[in-house]
Amino acid sequence: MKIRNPYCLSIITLLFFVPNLLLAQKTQSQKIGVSEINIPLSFPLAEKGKTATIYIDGRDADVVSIAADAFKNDINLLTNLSPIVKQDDQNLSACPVIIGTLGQSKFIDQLAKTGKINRSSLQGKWETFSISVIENPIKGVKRALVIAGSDRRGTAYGVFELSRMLGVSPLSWWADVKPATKKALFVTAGESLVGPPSVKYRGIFINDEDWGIQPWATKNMDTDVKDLGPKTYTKIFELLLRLKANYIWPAMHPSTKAFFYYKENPKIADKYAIVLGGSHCEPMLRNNVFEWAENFEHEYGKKPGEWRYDLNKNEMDKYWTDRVIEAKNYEAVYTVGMRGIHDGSMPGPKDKNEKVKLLGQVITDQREILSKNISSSLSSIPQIFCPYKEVLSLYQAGLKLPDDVTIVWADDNHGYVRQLSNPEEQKRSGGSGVYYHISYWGSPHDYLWLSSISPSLISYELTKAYQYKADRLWVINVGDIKPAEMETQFAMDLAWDINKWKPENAHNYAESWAAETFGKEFAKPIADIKAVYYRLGHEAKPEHMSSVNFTEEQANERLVAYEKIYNQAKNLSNKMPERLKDAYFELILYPVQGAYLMNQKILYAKKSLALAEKGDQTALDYSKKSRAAFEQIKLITKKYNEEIAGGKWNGMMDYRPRKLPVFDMPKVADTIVKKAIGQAESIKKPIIIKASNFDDKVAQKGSDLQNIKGLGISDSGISVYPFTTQPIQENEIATASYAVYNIDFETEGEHSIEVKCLPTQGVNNGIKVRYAISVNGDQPQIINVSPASENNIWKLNVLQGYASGITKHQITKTGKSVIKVYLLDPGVVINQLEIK
Ligand code: REL
Repeated sequence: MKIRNPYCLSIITLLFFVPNLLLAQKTQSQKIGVSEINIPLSFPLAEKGKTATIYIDGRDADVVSIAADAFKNDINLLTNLSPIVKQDDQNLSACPVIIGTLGQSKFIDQLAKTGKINRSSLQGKWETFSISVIENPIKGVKRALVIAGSDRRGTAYGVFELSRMLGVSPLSWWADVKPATKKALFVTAGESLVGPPSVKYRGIFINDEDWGIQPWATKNMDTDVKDLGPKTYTKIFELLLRLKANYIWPAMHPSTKAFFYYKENPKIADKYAIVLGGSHCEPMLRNNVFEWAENFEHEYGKKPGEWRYDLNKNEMDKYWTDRVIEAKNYEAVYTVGMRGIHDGSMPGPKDKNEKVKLLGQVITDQREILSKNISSSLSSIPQIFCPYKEVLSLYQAGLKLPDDVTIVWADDNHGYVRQLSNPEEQKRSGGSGVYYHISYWGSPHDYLWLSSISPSLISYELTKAYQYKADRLWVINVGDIKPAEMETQFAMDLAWDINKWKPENAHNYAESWAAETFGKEFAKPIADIKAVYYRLGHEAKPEHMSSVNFTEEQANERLVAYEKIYNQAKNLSNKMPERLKDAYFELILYPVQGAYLMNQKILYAKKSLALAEKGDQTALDYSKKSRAAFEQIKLITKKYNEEIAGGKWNGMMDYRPRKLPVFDMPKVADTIVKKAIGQAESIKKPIIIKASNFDDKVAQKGSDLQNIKGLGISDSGISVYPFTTQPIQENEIATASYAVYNIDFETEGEHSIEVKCLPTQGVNNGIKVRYAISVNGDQPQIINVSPASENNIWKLNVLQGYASGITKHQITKTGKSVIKVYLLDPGVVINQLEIK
């Protein structure tokens, strides 16, 4: 092998044989890689106790020096060595790391001018970056590692992407994922060009912070102000950059003061290049529960008038104007429209049409405020309108929304998007986006403790949204961030590259994430644990255990499955290297054990009562087991708060957010009611068929009937792709895609078939979620499984994780029958058939 330019290389000590890397030769298309051994033409980042020096330009954005410093710390984490970061130093070393933004950094501009980096692949692009190893880039420099961004965030993402490749997890600080130390670090020859992202604005909403991140921040981070304040936001913003995210809806509950109350907050956001936003009920970057209801007098020297735009327009306009003036130099996405002071309907006219008119007026006036106070053209000021909860019905009732405002469609708070843009709406210049929950306070029941919405469901819903052009902005309600770290990372990875984790391969994310976080050897076992954890969580989230009824058989199955994954998780914990034990507890063991104990507590309590009714003495054993599980939840939560990572997370984990009854000790049998044990009721069991186990499928032209693992009950489902497939009319059922199931009936007569589906919502207003079913060629029966959000069937569906329809069929002969299930609407997912 011919080694050119050996000047940066030390003696090549090949500790391991890495065939593909050994053959590395720089070609135009070759991507960079990382290695612990020195491969010809690699860039030596750290070796023999020395590290390369990092150069940045002082004129570049603040976030570039923030990223460079973070990179320095990451190299230190990896090697115990500490590189020097030099600002504005022209005397580059022989092998420098150059970090900068095109148009902002003289180094990068010079490299672009001499053709050493490709200007056209960066110029004018949104959040794009290249990482390259370049030979003789500048006179006197022999080889450089160059991270160049198309804009300030692009540069920072490039730096953090390289950190991630080197082995520093984006969760390194937030979940104590400590990387293994390495003797040397090299970046192999090549060039990687990354970006632009699939979704333009991507971020998180810190919400319902009262039982986690707020008390924790008060105790451990912003101890001076005793709140969730600037020090915590600094860490949150760094996390966002590491996740290649760019947008925040800050915490907004009454327990937290408004984001803008701490003058440093928006300044830090700007330094970290994070785009400011406000939730669906906080128009114009104002936080009303604090700024209107509590602090108004302090700010304006008088009490506020009513929160009624029809009665108090001038005062409200001023309140919004002042914020726009304060924020006009920050990168921000303005939420327009209006709801109640907090999470309620806009007060004002009772008549719906009047309300719609008033809301339209609010938006018009808010835009005028933006236009008057911000120098850019109105259409270039990013604005969103989020038709959340009752606001969707106002939008549907005819609200006139300006064309350049982005519609941020919301889910039903339980992971199912309520509506997406129809073909007309897709033409709007403002485009659309999604507000999606992986944590929630509200009806029919909160889920604020653990995080159990699977990557498969997130991918299914958000990929569908993307196909309906919701690519402008995604915001994920992540609660307290912990313990939703993995799911948050997944959503941001998906927002960055929509093709990476399609619904049909999203079940593989856990393995890839676990390899990145804990190492390859633990990846498969962790993924196996997570798959069962998500499946059980889909059938009833731990927080929903007292709201979903299981048969005795189902309850036993759950407990056996949980016991198995808990044992696997515990065994794996013993094998984890010391450096990863805290991370493992936070990310895997606590959620799995917590969910298991919650199931034990509830299901054993129910069992004790049922047995006591029958006069069975073992009832008392189950009471004991239930109590033990309850006590154990308290103990592991105490451990999370007080012992893990030396008590770093004290206050973060509350096993009973909002003190809801489900978190208490349930009623158990204390005495046995002496009663004759009756005959056990015989139940005539259904035949259960996983929808994905079809005998045949027929996909109509231009569409595909896709099998999706990890989605919904029974851990798989079938759905029609693409999501934009047209709904099938009632008289055209023969043109629908369908799955075929051959079933042996042992008896003739009437049989019922329950088809269990993912409880999705119609893709557009007026579109349903229908399937049709026919047995032995009888007339297909059409079922719509999508009730309006908030009604009682919807409530049941989201708690139990499925919506279903039951049809009756006459079987005229025993033996083989042919069942056909037709998928009539985009977004219908069939999970399971139950035949009685
Ligand atoms: O999830 C949501 O978006 C809403 O429920 C929140 O805005 C609200 O703060 C809720 O947490 C209750 O107060």
